[in-house]
Amino acid sequence: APNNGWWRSAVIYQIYPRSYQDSNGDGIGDLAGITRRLDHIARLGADAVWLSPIFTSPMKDFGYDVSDYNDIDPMFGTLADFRALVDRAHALGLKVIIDQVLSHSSDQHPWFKESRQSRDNPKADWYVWADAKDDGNPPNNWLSVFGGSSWQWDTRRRQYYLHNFLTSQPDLNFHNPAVQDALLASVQFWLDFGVDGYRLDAINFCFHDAELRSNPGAGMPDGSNPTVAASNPYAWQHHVYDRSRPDALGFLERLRALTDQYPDTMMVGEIGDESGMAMVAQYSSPSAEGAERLHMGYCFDLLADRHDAPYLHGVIAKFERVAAEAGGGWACWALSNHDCKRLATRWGGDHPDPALLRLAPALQLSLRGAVCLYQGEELGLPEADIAFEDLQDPYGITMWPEFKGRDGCRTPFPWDSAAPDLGFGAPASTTKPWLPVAESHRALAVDAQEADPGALLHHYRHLLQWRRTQPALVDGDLTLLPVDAQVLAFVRTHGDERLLCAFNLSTEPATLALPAGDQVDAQSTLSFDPYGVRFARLTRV
Ligand code: TEU
Ligand code: CA
Repeated sequence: APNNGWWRSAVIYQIYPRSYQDSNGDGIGDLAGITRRLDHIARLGADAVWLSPIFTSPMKDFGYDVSDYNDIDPMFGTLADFRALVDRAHALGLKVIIDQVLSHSSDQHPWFKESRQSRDNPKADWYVWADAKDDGNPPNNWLSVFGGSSWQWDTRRRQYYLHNFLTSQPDLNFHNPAVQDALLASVQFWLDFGVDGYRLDAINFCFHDAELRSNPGAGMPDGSNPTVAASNPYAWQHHVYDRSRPDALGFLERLRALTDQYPDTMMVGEIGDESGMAMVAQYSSPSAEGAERLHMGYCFDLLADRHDAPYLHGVIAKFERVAAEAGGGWACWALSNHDCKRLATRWGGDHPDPALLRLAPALQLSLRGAVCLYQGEELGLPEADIAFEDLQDPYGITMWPEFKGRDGCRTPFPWDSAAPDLGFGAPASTTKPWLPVAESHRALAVDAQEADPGALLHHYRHLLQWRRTQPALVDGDLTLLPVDAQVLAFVRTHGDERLLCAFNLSTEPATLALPAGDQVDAQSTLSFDPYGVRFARLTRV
């Protein structure tokens, strides 16, 4: 089936469904609420929405623990509600991307309930089971991303099962072809339903080493590598055997072959690996035999705290290099998501400079690749402060107070600065929202920014609209200028057009020397205010 490549320069707006808009006053966002608010996203100028998981789930990890892959959780609505959402999105010209959590299921999924019954039932091998070692310990040293061993003892089977995340998220055994078939069937269910693609959650976690070899230590606790933070035991080992196994590529090829039967669909994989972008490039490049895999990989590198010019230069340079080496990788760039501290706070601290908040999307939207915006980025929302009593994220509850978890970026979306609940439960709900609304978001609510032509929301709208008119940004090659302590600069080239994109990431004025033989408005240098941005056509001297 044809694919027009819409995704290559797409702006994908990520919605965290629990927190966007509650339509029935139960304190939890839902599909009908999202449908009502799609106009906001269309007006922003996005190409697609990505919905974090909406499937049946006990919500131990808020939907990233699926107990029925082919149905909508009643908390969010029904299949009919989702139909209405997809139809409304399509009418507005928005694609709909769902979140497929294939690597693991919920422990309440019927497959796992059956699997744990005995060692010889039909689904006995659908999850990753292993005997204890002679001393009763787990079979190897693998660690869960959310803390502790990634093996959980099951008293009925008297065996351990693997979980890369929560104990309630058992890892599906992708070495079993029947498991792959069952997951592909559910992917097909949604393609038939009419979604335009999907984000693949933690897709590099789907395979594990079948021999269950222990990971080599990276440092702590044997003291050999003091650069490894003692507070992050997950970093005590190199995750070579518990994830990112080469077998994943074959599954991605199967997935792509299925997806390609549906016109203009797209899959973007979340790949959290120590090797970072090299894996992103590999997963989104064809095999030596020409078999396609993902359309693009989701890059973690702009989710870091660092945002100085040399760091960003290094990220872009590395992606261009690894993609060239892999022969075709494609990136999706995000500055925040539902797992990480909100952009305004991460880059800007407690009092973000408004110029920096304008620079961030300008930079992101001029990169080569697709872009994900997380709900609230367009408003410049700061991270919310959550008291321990209000925490919902199990990861935050376990790690408190060293790491406060992911609730601070998941609070209800601020629509209405005058409403007590910021319009989240409109018409005003009597139920407390599942996470408290952030008072620091009140003055930044959508209605307040709509009324202020100088507000960040208008800057985002303008940028998204302007980018569509710039073939160099949509389609051009990218060439970096040399590393500079203050200014990140690159040239996007399309035909004869060369568009310079330059960003002063420092708090001081800066000057940029243009490449020899190039000029902008008869000048060979450009001056920048702190956090200044310049887009300019280069001409030959
Ligand atoms: O996240 C995967 C995840 O946790 C990675 O960011 C991980 O921290 C990294 O690969 C470690 O190097 C996804 C979802 O986005 C998250 O919300 C879920 O909790 C998680 O999967 C489990 O489904
Ligand atoms: Ca609701």
